Amino acid sequence: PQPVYLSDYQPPDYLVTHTELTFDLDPTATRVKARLHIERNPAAALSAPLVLDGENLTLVSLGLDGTALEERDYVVSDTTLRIEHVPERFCLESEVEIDPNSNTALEGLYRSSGMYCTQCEAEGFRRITYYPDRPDVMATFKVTVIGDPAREPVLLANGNRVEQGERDGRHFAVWEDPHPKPCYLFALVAGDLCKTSDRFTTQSGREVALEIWVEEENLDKTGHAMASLKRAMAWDETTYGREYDLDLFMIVAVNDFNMGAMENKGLNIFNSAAVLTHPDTATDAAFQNVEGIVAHEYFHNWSGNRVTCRDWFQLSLKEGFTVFRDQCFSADTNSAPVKRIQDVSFFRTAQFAEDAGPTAHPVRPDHYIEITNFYTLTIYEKGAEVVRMLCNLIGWEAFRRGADRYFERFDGCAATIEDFVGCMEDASGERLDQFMRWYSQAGTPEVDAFGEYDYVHGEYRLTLRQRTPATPGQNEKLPLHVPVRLGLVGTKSGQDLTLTLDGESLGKEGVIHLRQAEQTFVFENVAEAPVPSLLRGFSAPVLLHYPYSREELAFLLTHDSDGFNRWDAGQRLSMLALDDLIAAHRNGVEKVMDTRVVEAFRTLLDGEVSDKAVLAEMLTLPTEAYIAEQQRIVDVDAIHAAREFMRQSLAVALRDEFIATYEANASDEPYAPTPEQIATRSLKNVALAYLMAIEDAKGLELCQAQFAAGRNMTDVRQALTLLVHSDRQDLAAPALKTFGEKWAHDSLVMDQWFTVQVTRPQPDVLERVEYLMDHPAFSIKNPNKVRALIGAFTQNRVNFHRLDGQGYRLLADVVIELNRLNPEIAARLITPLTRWQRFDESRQALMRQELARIKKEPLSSNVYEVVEKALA
Ligand code: HT7
Ligand code: ZN
Repeated sequence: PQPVYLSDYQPPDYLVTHTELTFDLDPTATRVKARLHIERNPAAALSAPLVLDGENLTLVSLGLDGTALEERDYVVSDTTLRIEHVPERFCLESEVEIDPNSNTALEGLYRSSGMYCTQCEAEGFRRITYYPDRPDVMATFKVTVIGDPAREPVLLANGNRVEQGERDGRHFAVWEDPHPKPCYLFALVAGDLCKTSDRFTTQSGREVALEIWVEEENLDKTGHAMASLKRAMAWDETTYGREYDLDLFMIVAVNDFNMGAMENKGLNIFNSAAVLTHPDTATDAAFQNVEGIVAHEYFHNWSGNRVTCRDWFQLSLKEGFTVFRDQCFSADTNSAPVKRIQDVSFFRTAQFAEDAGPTAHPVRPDHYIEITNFYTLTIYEKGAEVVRMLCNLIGWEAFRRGADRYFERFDGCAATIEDFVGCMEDASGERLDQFMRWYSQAGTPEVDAFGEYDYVHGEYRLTLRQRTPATPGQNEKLPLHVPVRLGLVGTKSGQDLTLTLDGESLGKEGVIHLRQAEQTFVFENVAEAPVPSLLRGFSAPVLLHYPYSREELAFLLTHDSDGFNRWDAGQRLSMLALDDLIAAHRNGVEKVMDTRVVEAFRTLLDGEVSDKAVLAEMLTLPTEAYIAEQQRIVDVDAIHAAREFMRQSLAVALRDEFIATYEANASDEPYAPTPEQIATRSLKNVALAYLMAIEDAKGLELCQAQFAAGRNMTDVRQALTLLVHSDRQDLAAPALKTFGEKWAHDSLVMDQWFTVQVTRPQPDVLERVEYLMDHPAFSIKNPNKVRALIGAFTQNRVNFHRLDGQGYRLLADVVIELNRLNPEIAARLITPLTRWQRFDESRQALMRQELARIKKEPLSSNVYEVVEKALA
């Protein structure tokens, strides 16, 4: 497979102004008729041939302006249909046959639990009909769907339904979408579905019908998604002044879906895991996830659909901006500091790892082989961090003006990242040339900071030095514009000191702009020695090094006025102690717990932090994955042993406090996914986890009682997890059995049942994975099952990285099978193997051996691209 380069971008030679499609549905032989109203792009050469994309299509007929074309008039290849000579304006009529049943890749038109559904982003539409499958070709669509009234009583497509009826024992519906859109936003759904309905009145007084379509047994699981949708619609009006633009907004839940959801115009299609919730079946985390994804897809209606991307290199234009929008929405709707803590904690673990691995790429890549491999943490999450920096740099008012300008100027257009940043420049008057490097330069910038206090002159000198390590294909890096939000916390007063820089007062907190490789900032009139609180709120996506002492970190943990940095100080303090424990484990000497960490936790448990959700985060130790990110060569076993030792030491030392915390937060209120209840449950469950770390008698009693009470899935799943991950298999086995039998009918709950079992740290898990792969509830064709069982297993570090290499072998076997069935999922699943450079020599060899074994297969372009980079 050949790469595509951003520098080769050319505008399309032909534009489609209007698209008419007729689908005659059949499980194995669906007929798709297309009437494409096409015009030559004025910029194109008169002699330009018409080249349409098409894959896995059987061409039945082709005509131009009512005249059938002969085979000599066109050339069909595996991926294109080419007509050498066409008029300036014409209607192309085609009919193709496709086979939805055999579509296991889940791109294009496929079947899921008996229904028909589509996934066209990024390049799935070419598996439906011959078309210029690129986002800068935007057309209005009229779609007729013909189906069997018994098998698919519901026929949906984008826009408004304008007609329906019956003919020859079949029935049909006609849908019209008046908004020009690229074909990746096309959607069709047909099946035996039921709906929940509601309404929303926009700020200008328009009535919008809202519908969530699901299988009948899931009707009671749509309430939270509907409420989230209405909150998101209201938020986009008040925050960005954007209202919805059709009379109908539909969401459909499907069981087989490669990602979380898809923002098709007026007809969002969701992975059922990203939309269905019920207190008995979904955890608090799932409720919050659903709220965030519903909002994300809804926000795309403006940032993505009304204004789309010129080409797929600009993917972060819509995804980074929309993630930023959904993060702000969730922060406004829930606990803002906790949202930031969770997002950053995930980002620093997973995106930093991506940046440090062989598939590292910029927020705007300059080439790719397979675009679906680029729906990454860098494009989404780092893209969102870049937009957040931009917003913080120019201030919310200017940012909002810039967003208005962007939505107005590019409405109905396919835009670029320069267009977006240009609007922000116009709105703020700031030059953002250097800032643009964030889009083109891959890798995580590292910032080294050093501070010294000059008692004599009352000055604090802060030196910042930045460097970005080389990434594949990008050795030279230029300095970035890094906004560092900071405070200086007085060691005597415990308060933020006033910041004066170059004679100008910044108040108690300020932002300094690191633009050069090294810069020194001299703060004047600093009355007492401070501890710097740097990069508050994670003001830039960088790795910050500052040689904090443990005393300074303990001080910031209790005195920093920035909630995020208080949490971060706790994480840094735990990390220093964990480093000692890891070293002790490696050297075979006795592990000794740092009492400063114990005392810091005691202070927290004594009521230092009033926000329970923040407190729960502060009591949570860095994950094994995060700790691993801090090591050049990862010692899987030492990390696990050190973290377990720390959890157990804290549990022993603070047993009574954890019991008191548990009891103070146990509640029998009816379940609601409110921020207050979620905070209370998470604090209670963190306390329970510590008690179970030492299998304390009281802890075991509470855990069993929590499982048996079965109040809600958050509590039940936590209790089940803690039992299964303990050494008390006598208690775990019956609990697993009860749970498995009770929920055998609920696919999403069974996914949780799989995950709980394969994330157990004890050494017998690989065999359990193999056993569960034969379980009737598992199917390798269903991406949720693969993620719940295999994906979760690869996150079980001690088991996946078994020294005999069997964990790697199992993953490679699954990847090889999925490479044929669903290349997109296969390519994502390989990720842990691609990180081989970070492990010891024997593991490296075993991981590379499995990559090499995969490479010998006839590979899809998705898997090929990843394996090639991993072995380069
Ligand atoms: N924009 C959507 C992307 C998406 C996708 C991409 C490739 C393959 C399958 C897919 N399903 C959804 C999701 C989003 O960011 O909103
Ligand atoms: Zn998105």
